[in-house]
Amino acid sequence: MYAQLVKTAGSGVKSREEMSENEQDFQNRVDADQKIEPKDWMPDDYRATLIRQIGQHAHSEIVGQLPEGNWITRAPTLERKAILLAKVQDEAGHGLYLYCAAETLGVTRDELTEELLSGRMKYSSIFNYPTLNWADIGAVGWLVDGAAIMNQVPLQRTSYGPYSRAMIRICKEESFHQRQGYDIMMKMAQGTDAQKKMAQDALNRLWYPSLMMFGPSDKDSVHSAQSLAWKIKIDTNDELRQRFVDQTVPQAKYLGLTIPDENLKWNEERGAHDYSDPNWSEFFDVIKGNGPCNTDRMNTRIKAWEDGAWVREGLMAHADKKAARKQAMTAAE
Ligand code: BYC
Repeated sequence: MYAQLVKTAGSGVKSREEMSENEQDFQNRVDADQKIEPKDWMPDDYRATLIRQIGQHAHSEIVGQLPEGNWITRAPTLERKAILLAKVQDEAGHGLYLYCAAETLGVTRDELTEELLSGRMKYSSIFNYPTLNWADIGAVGWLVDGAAIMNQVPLQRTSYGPYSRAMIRICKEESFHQRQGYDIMMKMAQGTDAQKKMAQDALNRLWYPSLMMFGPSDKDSVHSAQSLAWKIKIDTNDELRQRFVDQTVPQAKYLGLTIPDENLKWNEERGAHDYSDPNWSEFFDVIKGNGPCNTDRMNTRIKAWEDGAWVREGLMAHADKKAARKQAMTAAE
């Protein structure tokens, strides 16, 4: 179902005159900031774009547990371990709210999982980079969750009700995630020379992959125009990336760390920082499946899905038995 829907997504934005009556009514509702709910009429492409975006977002939360989960057993203190454990569990919860939001559009969680595991559906490029040392866990919280919040706060106002409501809940938790990451960075940056070096090294490696999280530059973004018109997206990729850079520069300065970009400077005229783009050919290569950890991440998810088959079968058998018993009782009444 997903593959069929996606074929039509990404087409040009229709003018008012090109829209059917239903489409015009729908656009009027979106323009008036009314939420679209699951049983409301919606264009097929709107549904398809949401399934793609919410599905990919859900997969990102689930795959996103792996780079951090990698460090739970090696967290430096019991307190750090407990915090990281809670954060990683939160990410699983975010994935579940988002799969539920996607299900309201007529796709099942199993279908979405199959799309992910077969490589037909994406997840965020950032999770294809490794977490090599403890400072990376700080940098992930600071930069990756920081980028996620920048993207997700506006999505609380997205036009699709269930997605918007999931975002409100997720954003509350993301703020705690970002702060725990910044707290780790602070400890490392104020620590020994070796710890400070680790913090700088983590920033050096994760800076550009974090900028990539916002998607390709606006000129190469295939979906933005239509998604903005439908308020599935509220800001463009470049607008959010700029906001993230402007927010992060003073935070890095406070830590005494250097953002690895020689072109980074305040532009008085624009009232924003000039900065270097990430390497876009690396980005497209990573989303094609050729990043440093793509194979590893997918193999881990495939194994988890296969290992969990007996639980799913058991739950289904239990649900069938319960339904049969209820039916028999109703028939006997
Ligand atoms: N990675 O037309 P565009 C988290 C794809 S989870 C991979 O601009 P769109 C966290 C894009 O899908 C954070 N692929 O697309 C979790 C499209 O390909 P398809 C996840 C990317 O959708 C655990 C093509 O490139 N957040 O924070 O308008 C621990 C063209 O792009 C990426 C969300 O998912 C990428 N970075 O805009 C810690 C937020 N960027 O689908 C943290 C919701 C682009 O045609 N999603 N592509 O094959 C969005 O806001 C939008 O989907 C994006 C992309 C801004 C990401």
